[in-house]
Amino acid sequence: MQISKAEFKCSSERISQVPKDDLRDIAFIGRSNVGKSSLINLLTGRPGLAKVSGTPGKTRLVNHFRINDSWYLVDLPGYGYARTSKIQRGEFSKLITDYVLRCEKLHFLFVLVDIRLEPQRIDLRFIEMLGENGVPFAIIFTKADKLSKTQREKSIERFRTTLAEQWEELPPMLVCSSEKGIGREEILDFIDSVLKV
Ligand SMILES: Nc1nc2c(ncn2[C@@H]2O[C@H](COP(=O)(O)OP(=O)(O)OP(=O)(O)O)[C@@H](O)[C@H]2O)c(=O)[nH]1
Ligand SMILES: [Mg+2]
Repeated sequence: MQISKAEFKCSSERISQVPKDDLRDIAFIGRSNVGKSSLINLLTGRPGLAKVSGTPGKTRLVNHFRINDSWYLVDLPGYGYARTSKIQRGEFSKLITDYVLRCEKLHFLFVLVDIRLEPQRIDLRFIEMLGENGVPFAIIFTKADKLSKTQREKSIERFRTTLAEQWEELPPMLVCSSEKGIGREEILDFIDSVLKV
């Protein structure tokens, strides 16, 4: 898949505000700072399109980017950011659960996981919620540039083993580095295939 056109469409603070057209959403979620916005910039080839920051909690709204006038890439706020609010700490905000569980535009979700970390409870809880609700998703391991090839494989295997304790069927797993441009084609091809469904 080639991305020939990528443009910011809108930011929504409630799912009632998402675009009313019938283009489908391919969305990106994961812990704050995992690299969601960076990956969207890598995929679109537009470095400044989604706002990136070293400070977690940068993306607060649901951001729609219209791709090739035919589908949306969606940048979601991160979860697990301790300073968001006391009540929401460790849980998922209403905006995230409303979007992921109730927004009809959502066609496929990528859950981003930092490849350096051992499986985090909050990611496992999020994945559990997706599984229980039948949301179609795949996992993308981010920041692959931070590990050697052997360390990457070990880390992915550890995640796979953890998921296999609970699930019979494992989601597809991809790897990326927005820093080094790793994984771009593979992820775009994957998106191409899910849009054909
Ligand atoms: N080394 C490395 N750093 C990365 C990579 N992707 C993102 N980063 C860095 O990680 C930090 C967070 O990146 P963002 O893309 O803003 O992360 P996010 O998941 O959108 O964060 P929130 O919007 O706060 O939830 C930034 O400092 C990025 O430069 C990567 O592939 N490799
Ligand atoms: Mg972001």
